Amino acid sequence: EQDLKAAFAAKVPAMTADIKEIKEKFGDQVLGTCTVTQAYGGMRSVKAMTYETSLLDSEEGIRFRGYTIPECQELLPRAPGGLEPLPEALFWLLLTGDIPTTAQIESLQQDLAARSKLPAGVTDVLDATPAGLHPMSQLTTGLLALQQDSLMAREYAKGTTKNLYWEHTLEDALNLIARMPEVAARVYRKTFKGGKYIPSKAGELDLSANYAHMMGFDSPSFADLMRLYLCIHSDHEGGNVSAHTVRLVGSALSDAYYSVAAGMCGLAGPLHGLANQEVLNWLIGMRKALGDLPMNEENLTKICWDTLNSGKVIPGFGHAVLRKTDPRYMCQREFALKHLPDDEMFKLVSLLYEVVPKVLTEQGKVKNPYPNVDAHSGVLLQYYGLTEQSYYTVLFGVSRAMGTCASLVWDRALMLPLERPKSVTTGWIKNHFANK
Ligand code: AMX
Repeated sequence: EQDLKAAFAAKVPAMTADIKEIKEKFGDQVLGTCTVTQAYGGMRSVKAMTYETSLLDSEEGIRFRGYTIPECQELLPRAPGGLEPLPEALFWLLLTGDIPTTAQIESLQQDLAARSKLPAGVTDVLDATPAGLHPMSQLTTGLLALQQDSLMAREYAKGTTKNLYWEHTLEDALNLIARMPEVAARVYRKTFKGGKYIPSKAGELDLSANYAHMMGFDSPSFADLMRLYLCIHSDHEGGNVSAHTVRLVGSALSDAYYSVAAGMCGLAGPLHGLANQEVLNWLIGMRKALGDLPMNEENLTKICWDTLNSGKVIPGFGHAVLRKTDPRYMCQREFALKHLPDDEMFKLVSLLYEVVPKVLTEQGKVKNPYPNVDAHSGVLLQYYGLTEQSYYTVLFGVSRAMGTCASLVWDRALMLPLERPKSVTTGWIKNHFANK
C-alpha cells in the first residue's frame, strides 16, 4: 500500500483477531504481580499494560517494532545525501510494523507537507505567551491551540461510531506531527531570536531539515543530526511518563492534541525529558568549576561527588528500566566521533562516561550507573550552535509526539477502554494484611 492510512487499516483486523485469541487463551493468566513496595514505588516493573510500537529490554535497550537502533539506521529510508534514517519512516514503521519503501515515504512526506500550515490563530496564541515562559510551556500552549482543528473532537460531538475513532485519531496525529515543527520552531525564534521567524519550506525539505531550517540551521549535517534525534527520542515503550500520560489521557477519548499536550507536561519534568537541559547546565557548571585545572578523571570525580553531596542527582545517568548504557547514547556518541571528535565538550562527555559510572557505583544507590539518552544530546546540539539549553526538551517533545501518536492510533483501533487502575489507602493495606 502506498498510502499510510490504507497500510495501517490493512493491519487492524489481524491484530484485533490476535488480541481476541490471546484474551480467550490466556485471559485468566497472571501477567505480573504487584507487591506493596511496588505500589508505593512508582509501580516499577509491574507488567500491567500492553504497548505495541516499541519494547525496552533492560540490557539491550529499545527496539522499535522489533528493530534495534542500528538496524533502523541501516534499513529505514534516508533523505537524499543523508546518512541517518528519516523520522517519517520511523513513524511508518511504528504505526504499521513494516519497513516502508522510499515510494511510501515520499507519499507520506507529501501528505505531511500538505497538512503543515498552521490554522488561524495559533501564531497569535504563541505570540501572546509572556516573555520568559519556559519553551516547554509555550510548546504545550501551541499544541492546545492546534486542538481547534481536532477531527476526533468534531466527529465525536457529531456522534461518530467507535470503529471510526482510529481514523479520526490518525487524521489528528498526522496534522499534529506535520504542524508541531513549525510551532516548535516559532517557540525557538520567539524566545531566542527576537521573533524573527523563518518561513517553512515544507514540501521542499523533509520534516527534520525543514524544522532545522525554520530554527535557523541549514547545514546538511545538522539536518542529519535532527533526523537521528527525532528518530531515537520518539518511543520508549509504554510506561514512561510521557508515553503513559498520552495513553491515559487518550483513554478518556480526549483527542490527540490534548493527549500529547498532557504527555509534554510530563516530559517537562527534570527526571524525564528536562534532563537533557539539566545535563548541559551541569556540564557548563563543571567547566566553570574546573577553572584552570586539567580535565582529568581525578578532578571530574571530585565534581561528581560535589553534585551528589549537595543532594542532587547526576543528570543523564540512571534509568528506571535500562540496566546498561542506553543505545540511544551510543548512537549519539558514534555521531560525535564521526562529526565532532575534537570538540572539547564531547571530550568532557566522553571522560564522564568513564568517571560517573564508577562514582555512582561507589555511592551504591542507583540500579543503573550508566548514561541515558540525555547525557549526550546537548553536546551535539551546542556544537552546531543550538546552545539554548532550555529549548532542548522541546526537540525531545517533537520526537516523542511521533511515537506516542502512533501508539494512540492503535489504542483507538484496538478500542482500548478507559484506564482506571484501583488504588488503595495505607489504612486499607494495614487492615488487609493485619491478620495474615
Ligand atoms: N544520580 C544520583 N542518584 C541517582 C541517580 C543519578 N543519576 N539515578 C538514580 N539515583 C538514586 C535515586 O534518586 C534513588 O535514590 P533514593 O533512594 O534516595 O530516592 C536511588 O538512586 C535508586 O534509584 P533507581 O531505582 O536507580 O532509579 P529510579 O528508577 O528511581 O529513577 C531516574 C530513574 C532516571 C529518574 C534516575 O536514574 C535519575 O534521577 N536520573 C537522573 C535524571 C535523568 O537522567 N533522567 C532522564 C531519564 C531518561 C529520560 O526519561 N529522558
